[in-house]
Amino acid sequence: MAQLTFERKYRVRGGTLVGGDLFDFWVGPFYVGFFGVTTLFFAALGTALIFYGTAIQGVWNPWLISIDPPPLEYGLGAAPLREGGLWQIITICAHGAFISWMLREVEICRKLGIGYHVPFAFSVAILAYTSLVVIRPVLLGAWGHAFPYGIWSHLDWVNNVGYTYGNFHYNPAHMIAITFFFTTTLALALHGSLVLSAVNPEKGEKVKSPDHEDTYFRDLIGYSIGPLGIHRLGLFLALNAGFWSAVCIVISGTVWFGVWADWWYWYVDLPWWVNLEGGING
Ligand code: UQ2
Repeated sequence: MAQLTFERKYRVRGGTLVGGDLFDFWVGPFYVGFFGVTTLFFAALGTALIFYGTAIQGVWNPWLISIDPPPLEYGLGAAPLREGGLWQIITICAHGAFISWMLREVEICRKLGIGYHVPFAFSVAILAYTSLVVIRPVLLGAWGHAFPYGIWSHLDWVNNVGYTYGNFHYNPAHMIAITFFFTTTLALALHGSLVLSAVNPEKGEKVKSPDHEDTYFRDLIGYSIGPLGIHRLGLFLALNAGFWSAVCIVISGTVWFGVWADWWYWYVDLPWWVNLEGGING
């Protein structure tokens, strides 16, 4: 079906989560909806507050702009605007915008009668952000444990928090997250290149079918995961990358306090060799 015909058929009212017909319309190509309005509201307010904080500090170099969370002394309380209060309101705005965007995705899914896979995937990205700026700071007892909103300053934060636990690359959940990130790029490179090889033929040649794609990998490695399976695998890999990223930072300072390299002593301390004569433990 041509896109224009399709849009006329499916751009109909209904499927909203709240408010009935309120804001149930399109502006140009964009669906608005109640959550489109709330997304715009939170995004605009949050951005304005970042500019307000920047104006107060007077540092306009984009690389150096930074809205910092409150000092640790404020614990989990509300801080004055200039001492982390702005960061707190901006964090609320960010959650308001992200969650609104996800719910707008849900409404579009409902209108189309498709699954909720996209908003579910986005919820995992939101979770990764929330674990950094809410879950872990709350578990540690201070908003000051969250990261600052700045290009350079958030890199400093990652650096400092990383070294707080020795070398963060020894964090097992960090290892799993990195493995998922890398495998995601492998899968997308395989998938993107395979699809292009089949559907972007030389001039005069015919577009090839999914059977060609299956056969390619069967010839190459004796196995094809299939045109649907590769997307299930891709979603699985990408969501796990975000999920284990959240896990690796939330367990740092909450269930593991020392350097991450020491975590691996569980292996050295396994009962069947922990007391071996001349072993690493003497
Ligand atoms: C595939 C398939 C696709 C694909 C790809 C494969 C026809 C268009 C890329 C091959 C993928 C395999 C064998 C899984 C690789 C496993 C990991 C963990 C990267 O079979 O079906 O559809 O795009």
